[in-house]
Amino acid sequence: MNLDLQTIQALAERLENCQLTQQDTTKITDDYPDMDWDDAYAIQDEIRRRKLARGLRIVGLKAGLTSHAKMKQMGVSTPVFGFMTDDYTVPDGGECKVSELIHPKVEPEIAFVTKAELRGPGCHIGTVLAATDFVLPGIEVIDSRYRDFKFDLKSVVADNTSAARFVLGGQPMSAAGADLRTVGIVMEKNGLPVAFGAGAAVLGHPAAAIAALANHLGARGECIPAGSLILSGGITEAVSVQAGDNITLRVQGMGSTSIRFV
Ligand code: 0L1
Ligand code: MG
Repeated sequence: MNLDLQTIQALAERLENCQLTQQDTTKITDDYPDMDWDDAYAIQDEIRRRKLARGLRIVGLKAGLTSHAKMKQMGVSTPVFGFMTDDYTVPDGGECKVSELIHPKVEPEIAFVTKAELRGPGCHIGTVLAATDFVLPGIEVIDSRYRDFKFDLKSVVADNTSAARFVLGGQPMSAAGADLRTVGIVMEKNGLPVAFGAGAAVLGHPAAAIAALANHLGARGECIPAGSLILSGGITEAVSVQAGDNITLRVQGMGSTSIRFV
């Protein structure tokens, strides 16, 4: 690590304050170019500690930047991992207040819910599918705290991978009941299809994103506990939204989920 504890705490406070006051900021590597990966995840951990200290609960984990479309959109080449707290949850068909966010975008994702612990290293698609209770449609609302979504990977990891809100819905399906590589998705904005794709866009198979998360946590001595919700990453590029927009995600064989921006 290259940053001291005081700097990590100050950067976590800066990023979380941006989230809480809907202010954007420049990327933190502009100020700390020598920051390394451990520093970046330490800042994310400090944001989590601050939220837990205020009484929030962790309700999910996420993999991000797992599709070529997303990597190309953001000009990066490696997946990243983050968490969601209970205040990020939007009920199916519910409202998301744009005034609480900076510049939200939505991503069509496949969400996994596990029934057994996943612990890396060595996790692969097989171990993930064996440990999965069910999969279901999920829309992630991302809201980078960085100006114009301009960041590098370390800055975005520190910013908890732009996590902001999420909605789940539709018809949960056994992971064995579908070929998650060929499962098709359509995301509609105000009734018009705006993004299409198939599960294979996510690292060849969405379960590979969950395995990558388990292996990432394993390297840190952590695991994905049984009963976890995990968003496997956007299948397409993220789509910008504003107040008045209705977003619906339809996933083949799993029904649909939706969210309204007000
Ligand atoms: O969930 C994601 O793929 C987002 C990761 C962070 C990058 C971004 O803000 O687009
Ligand atoms: Mg995402």
